[in-house]
Amino acid sequence: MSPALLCAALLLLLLPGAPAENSNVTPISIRVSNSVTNAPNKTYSTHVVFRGILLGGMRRLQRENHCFKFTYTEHADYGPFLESVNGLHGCPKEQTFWELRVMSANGIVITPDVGIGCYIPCANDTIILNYKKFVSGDL
Ligand code: B12
Ligand SMILES: *[C@@H]1O[C@H](CO)[C@@H](O)[C@H](O)[C@H]1NC(C)=O
Ligand SMILES: *[C@@H]1O[C@H](CO)[C@@H](O)[C@H](O)[C@H]1NC(C)=O
Repeated sequence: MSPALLCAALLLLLLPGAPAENSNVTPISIRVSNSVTNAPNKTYSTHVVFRGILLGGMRRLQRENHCFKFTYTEHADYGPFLESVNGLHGCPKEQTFWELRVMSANGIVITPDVGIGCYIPCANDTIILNYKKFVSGDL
């Protein structure tokens, strides 16, 4: 094959292989709320890649917006556990933790049954990171 033909063949191979979805980003917002102190909410915009996990979007936001920061610990079985947001740490002794909730574009709010490492946001999700008290037996 001539180099030109080879190039054309390569292009043909590559072009149909790039579905529109892959080049698209999935916009989300992240709202930080506090139901213990009722401190004012903060809302940030970021995105995940196509079918990317929430943790990826949180890392992107942290990289690009220095007002948002978070830390997590790694659980051997369940993966990343969100430990602190903007310097405020969940504290088992005080029975506080960062709850993960999601308001989808249609306004319905759910509490995902997975953490930040497993949740895959949908376009225009508002991810709610809510500092809250847990009551034992109330899970
Ligand atoms: C108690 C509990 C909690 C407590 C733990 C604090 C405490 N000191 O008690 C609190 C309220 C903090 C909690 C929070 C959440 N939890 Co929870 N929790 C449980 C529960 C009922 C028991 C865990 C336990 O005590 N095991 C016994 C001890 C000895 O084992 P352990 O490994 O040390 O337990 C630790 C881990 O389970 C860890 N943990 C608890 N929940 C979660 C969630 C994730 C994603 C991770 C990484 C770790 C983790 O905290 C425990 C104490 O340190 C389990 C269900 C079950 N029956 O196992 C769900 C469970 C583990 N939680 C779950 C979930 C989804 C969450 C949340 C993401 C809910 C939400 N939408 O906000 C959040 C975590 C958010 C975050 N910050 O990352 C899921 C995890 C499934 C998955 N594959 O991700 C489970 C399996 C319940 C379910 N819905 O199916 N949880
Ligand atoms: C802050 O966020 C919480 C959780 O999403 C919501 O219930 C509350 O109405 C918000 N408060 C304000 C003042 O917007
Ligand atoms: C998300 O919001 C954008 C901008 O408002 C809109 O164009 C798009 O249709 C929305 N997508 C979904 C799935 O809600």
